[in-house]
Amino acid sequence: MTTTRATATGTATGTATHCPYCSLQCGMRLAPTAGAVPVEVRERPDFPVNRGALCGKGQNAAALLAPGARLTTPLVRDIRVRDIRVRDTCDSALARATPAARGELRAASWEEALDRVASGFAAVREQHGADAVGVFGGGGLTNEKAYQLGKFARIALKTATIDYNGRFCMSSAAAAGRIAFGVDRGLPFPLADIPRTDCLILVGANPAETMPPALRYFRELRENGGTLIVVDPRRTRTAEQADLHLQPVPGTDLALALGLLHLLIAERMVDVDFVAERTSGFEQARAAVMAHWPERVERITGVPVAQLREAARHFGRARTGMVLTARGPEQQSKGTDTVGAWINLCLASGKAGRLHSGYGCLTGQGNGQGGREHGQKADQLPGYRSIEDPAARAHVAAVWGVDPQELPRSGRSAYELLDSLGAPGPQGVRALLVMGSNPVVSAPRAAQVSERLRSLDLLVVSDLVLSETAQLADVVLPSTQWAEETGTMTNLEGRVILRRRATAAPSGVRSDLWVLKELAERLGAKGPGGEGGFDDDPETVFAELRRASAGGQADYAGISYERIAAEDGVFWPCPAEHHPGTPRLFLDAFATPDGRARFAPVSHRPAAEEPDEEYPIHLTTGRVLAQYQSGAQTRRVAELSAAAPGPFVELHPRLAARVGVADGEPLAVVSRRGRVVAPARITDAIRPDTVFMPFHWAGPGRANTLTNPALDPTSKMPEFKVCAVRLEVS
Ligand SMILES: Nc1nc2c(c(=O)[nH]1)N[C@H]1C(S)=C(S)[C@@H](COP(=O)(O)OP(=O)(O)OC[C@H]3O[C@@H](n4cnc5c(=O)[nH]c(N)nc54)[C@H](O)[C@@H]3O)O[C@H]1N2
Ligand SMILES: Nc1nc2c(c(=O)[nH]1)N[C@H]1C(S)=C(S)[C@@H](COP(=O)(O)OP(=O)(O)OC[C@H]3O[C@@H](n4cnc5c(=O)[nH]c(N)nc54)[C@H](O)[C@@H]3O)O[C@H]1N2
Ligand code: SF4
Ligand SMILES: [Mo]
Repeated sequence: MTTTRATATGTATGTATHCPYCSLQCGMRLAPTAGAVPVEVRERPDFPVNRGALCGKGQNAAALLAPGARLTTPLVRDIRVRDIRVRDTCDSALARATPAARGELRAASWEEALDRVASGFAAVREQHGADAVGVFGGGGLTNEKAYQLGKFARIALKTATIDYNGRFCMSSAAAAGRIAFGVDRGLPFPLADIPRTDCLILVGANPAETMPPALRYFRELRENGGTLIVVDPRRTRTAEQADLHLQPVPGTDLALALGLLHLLIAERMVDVDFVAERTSGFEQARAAVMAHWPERVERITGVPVAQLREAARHFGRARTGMVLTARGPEQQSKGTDTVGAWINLCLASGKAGRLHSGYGCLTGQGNGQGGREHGQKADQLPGYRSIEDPAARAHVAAVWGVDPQELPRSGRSAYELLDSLGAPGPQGVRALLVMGSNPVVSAPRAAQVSERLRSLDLLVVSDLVLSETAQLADVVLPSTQWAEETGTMTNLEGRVILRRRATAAPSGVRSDLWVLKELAERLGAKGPGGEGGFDDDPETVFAELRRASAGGQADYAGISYERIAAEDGVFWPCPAEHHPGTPRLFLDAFATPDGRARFAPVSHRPAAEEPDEEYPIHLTTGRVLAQYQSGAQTRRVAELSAAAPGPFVELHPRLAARVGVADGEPLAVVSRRGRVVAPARITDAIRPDTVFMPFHWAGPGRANTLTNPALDPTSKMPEFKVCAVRLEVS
């Protein structure tokens, strides 16, 4: 791998870089050590977002760099995964056979592994067509990797079949933001604006566990006299810090937001001048909320009318205000409409497009923002361009040195892609490259997704560790990690930051960029260097990304590694080198064609699966502090595993008494998709009609065995946050 200029920026106290995990992208320094773990994490107080503070995941991030903790060689299987089970049942001598003959993964050279992948993809393409080879990316990949992966799919594989795990993350907020404002950027302002607003409503977000260093901003808001309102079915550690906690039934946020707007209108708190000057569509939205009077909203949401009034008055009367959503209201089959309703509340009260006011989404993965801008999304080309837009196709095709006609069209969304794996006929995807995701644990209706993955002709997984998905692969490619490679990430504020290489990778490991270059060459795409090629030097790839994004919504043309280093990151859009970047969006106009924000004419509808006699309880899912996502990384870190060793079912004492389960006893949770068992954790912090499970674990306690893959019609986000279950003492 080529060393970049920025990589050389080490100092006496270590290399300035960022955490490998969440979208806060906390600044940290990495100092070399003499031990098996080659660097140690140090504070970096000069980085403004976290000012030196790190959560336990960041503090322990270096543990996975040790050779013993991760993959260090490619792995291949001599018998395809899809054939193993057949042999299992009919070959009684199998148990005595060698691991290779049993179809287990064995170490291989890079040559062998890459040849297997390229020839396997080519064979599937030959037999079933280009769209039968799929790509599944991740929001943890750097901008350079996400860009190169999208380009690899479109011009090396020539497939339309590419999507990524960000579809499971904030796609509903992205869709609603684009509809309302004309552009989607998680936060339209820096985090540092939060303490300056008068009233903030935090909807279905638990930053105390998911972004601890950001809690400071909410604390400062209250110290400055502002009001914090938290909407969550659980009294989380975040909710405990709020002035007002609304505790709705899962899946009812849409009714709640409409009810608040109803009260705003009824109590004459609408900012009529703002509505007239800067928005469109108010009358339709107003007509839709008329049916959401407070008593009806109380019946749907379980939030008492008095609390609804209190929240509406705080927000309506405040001079400035913000609404921030995270996965609670977004991961619903009506997530786009729900976020639209919360945006309506901001628009009606004049709390958008003004200093210290606005709607924002707390993105989740390290590059949740950038990962959705540069082309690993099914419908998208770099710079947040639409793949169906002829001008966008022409621009990107010119950068890639191909004919616009050659670019595939829009493909299918993440769950639809996973659900089509191995299916017969022209819709079936027969081979898949997974880079940066572990869907065996994190996808909805996960048992079915695992079966689909097993039915592929060829499953290729690039990962740092042998994740549950990698365990099903025919070929596993060991990737370098954050501290071993350079690249940019875009944090939840739209701030493009630079991760720097701080240490060498073990000798058997290669970067994802190198893998894509090697595969592209084997597949007959152009070689490295120059337009249309696949380079493995991140700074060279970033230079091409800048050109590809130029003129698009997410315009990175003026951002360089040098500038990022000198300026604590640069906010997009940044169309030219002399442009200062854009920390705050929409102050002058929204990004819609007429410059006005659009109200969403939305009405409440129930969740795809409501409780009934057979499945009387709501299940919702989410996160705990010490584990990250599918747990592939954090479950392998001793300190984190000790802090959060396994799954659990959170339930209210009254529900526990009804079911007859004591704290710590195994409890079975059953949905229409499957059954899991995990210890009961009894707490009065949760609604008595709801149970909560974290989704970080595989095996018998895997929450996603239960979840419902009902999709939002616009964003195609699965309904992770609500389904119906019954409880059984097992
Ligand atoms: N420790 C840790 N931190 C992380 C991650 C991690 O895995 N672990 N992942 C990162 C990523 S990718 C993401 S996306 C973010 C997610 O960050 P958050 O969105 O803060 O995390 P979640 O726990 O998924 O959901 C937040 C809250 O939504 C509530 N909730 C559940 N159902 C509903 C509902 O119907 N309505 C409302 N209003 N609330 C509901 C849950 O009780 C939960 O407290 O965290 C990032 N940070
Ligand atoms: N029930 C339920 N399910 C959920 C959610 C929920 O709230 N409830 N949340 C959803 C959300 S918001 C998200 S974001 C998804 C996330 O779910 P996943 O997509 O499974 O996310 P991770 O566990 O982060 O998986 C990333 C994988 O890529 C590897 N990896 C990390 N960096 C790199 C890299 O640079 N290159 C390569 N090749 N590999 C890398 C890691 O080791 C890991 O195995 O889960 C979703 N699933
Ligand atoms: S809050 Fe997020 S970025 Fe910061 S240290 Fe923790 S996991 Fe890393
Ligand atoms: Mo996420």
